[in-house]
Amino acid sequence: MKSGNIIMTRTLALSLALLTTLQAAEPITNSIGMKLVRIEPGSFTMGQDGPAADYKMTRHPAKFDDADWDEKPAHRVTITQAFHVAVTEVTVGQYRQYDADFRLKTPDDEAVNAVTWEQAVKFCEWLSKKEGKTYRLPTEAEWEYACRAGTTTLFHTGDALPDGFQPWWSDTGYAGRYFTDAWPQVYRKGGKAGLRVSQTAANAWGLHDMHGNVSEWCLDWYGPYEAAEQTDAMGRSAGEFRVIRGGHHSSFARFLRSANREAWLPQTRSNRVGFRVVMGELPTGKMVPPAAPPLNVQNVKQGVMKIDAGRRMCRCLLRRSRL
Ligand SMILES: [Ca+2]
Repeated sequence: MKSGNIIMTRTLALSLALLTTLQAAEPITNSIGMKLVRIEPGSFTMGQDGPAADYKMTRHPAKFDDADWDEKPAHRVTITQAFHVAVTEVTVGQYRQYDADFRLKTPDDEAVNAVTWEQAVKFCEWLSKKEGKTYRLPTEAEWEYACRAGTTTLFHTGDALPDGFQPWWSDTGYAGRYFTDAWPQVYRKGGKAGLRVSQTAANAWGLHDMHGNVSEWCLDWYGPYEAAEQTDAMGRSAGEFRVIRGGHHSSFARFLRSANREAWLPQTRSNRVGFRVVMGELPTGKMVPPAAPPLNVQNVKQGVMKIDAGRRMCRCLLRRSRL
């Protein structure tokens, strides 16, 4: 083959590879009617370095988009194996094929919620056995990679969410404490509660609700990030909390940012947390040992403290720093 042809062939191959990372793959549909798209391997910057968040939000609402401490340091992560991810959160209709009595009055197309991390894992195990394939929760790194879909902005929609993107129907009065004058346009105030999937546009890779609707359980134990570049990051090897990602309805838009992290006890049930599944073998990366606990939870023991006021005794945690 002439050198010109080789260059053209390579250019074509490169263009096709680039195209697959910029455009959504055609979804496949599995045995329970769940659509999944293939996510190609690649590298991305995980996390967000700054600026620091100011939690006096009543006085600084413009700072809602700032980074949290646990999103730092932003670090390079490479995903080496392709995987399929569901285009929506697991729906009630899909979950009912596993648990026939689950929420019989809830519409099929609402996102499953108020299931524990263990229940989400059990669903994946059931689906794996049913199809003879590996279904599981996404790693936190896979989740953020898929959410960003090649973007480096605060959201996959840019540095802001479109107007009316975020419904706020729960605890509306709570938000009123912060938005005393006018609600920012990103919110849809009040309205009918509902968790129908795909009410907002998909990201560039065809995934809906990566920002909002329900937060999504990830595979990882929660822990601080490491600064070094990582391959197939798997999070910490132990912990108390499991990562949830993407933020949920009825909360500030800053918690929906691509980099934002939350973590709850795995036994938690909340209408704010659901999950989406990945089809593909577990990544081969190594988990990182748990980080040393922060000072405020070191050397903690339980005891009884006498409170003089009213001569009441109360049980509480006595915290004693090593320093
Ligand atoms: Ca979501």
